[in-house]
Amino acid sequence: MEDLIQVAKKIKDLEIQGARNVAKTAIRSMKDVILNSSATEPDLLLKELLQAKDILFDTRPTEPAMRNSIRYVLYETKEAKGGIGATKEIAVKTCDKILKYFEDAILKIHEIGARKILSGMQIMTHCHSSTVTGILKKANEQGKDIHVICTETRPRLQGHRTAKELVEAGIKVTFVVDSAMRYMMKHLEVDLALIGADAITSEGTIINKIGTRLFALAADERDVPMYCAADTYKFSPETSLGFLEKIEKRNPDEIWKDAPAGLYIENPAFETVPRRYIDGLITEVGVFPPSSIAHQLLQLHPWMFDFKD
Ligand code: RUB
Repeated sequence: MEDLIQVAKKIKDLEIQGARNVAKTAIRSMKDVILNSSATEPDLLLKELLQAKDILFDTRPTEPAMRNSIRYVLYETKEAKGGIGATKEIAVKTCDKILKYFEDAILKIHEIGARKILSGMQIMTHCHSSTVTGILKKANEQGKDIHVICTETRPRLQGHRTAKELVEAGIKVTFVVDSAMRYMMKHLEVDLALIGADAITSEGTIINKIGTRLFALAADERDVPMYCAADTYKFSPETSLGFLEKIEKRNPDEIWKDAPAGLYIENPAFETVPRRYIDGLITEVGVFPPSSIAHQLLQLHPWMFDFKD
């Protein structure tokens, strides 16, 4: 459990970032807990996993991909029949299945998403999403001549990562401060707005890095089609019961370290984009209107709706 606590700290301190990356790291850690467990009965193993769940859930509030993955491991472990050996085997297999799911899903999303990109397009993105950069790199590999405009993404500057990754892949990139997003959308005649997501609610609202709503408004003003690329593990099942997905608030120091005493600084990390601004969700099972996502998932991942925590 000591290693998992260290990993949880890295997730909390943003040494490990991005929804997919956070979820995969959490599951690798759960797998280590299972492999190293000295539990002699399934119930004791389950107790350890519940403890691991609490530690990991506490790291980042707006990360359903991590929550769903952990819940799936717990769900399958609870359902396992047999003694501790068989239960451990099921638990490890479930971790491997989830990790493989993420790998397969991302490849499908890259393939599907790249079809939306035509040669000559100017595509604008915000923050860093491995799902989005993968689509852009795939389109580039297919020989499409694209120009990407990406934002700095204050305060943690994830846009640097996007720009660096794409430039290294040989893609033409223009980098702007966040407040230039509307200006660029208009003056460069952007063809496509493409973002990732941390969460998707049952109503098809997207939750992504702060600034994404402004990005959506700017795209809407210019009639630029806006797509969100995200795997289905990012669905927040709690929202189907009326709960609100939490918006992570981060340390004010990220914005202004030596701010004058008495100044109140607000630092929300994410914000919502309602479905009316999103033309389509690019997922591993296809491109869908955001409003249909809950229905799709009832068929695809029924276990997601069976949570009790
Ligand atoms: C990252 C962020 C990304 C999504 C999607 O925020 O908002 O757009 O997580 O990423 P942070 P991916 O840096 O605060 O974690 O497509 O890689 O899952």
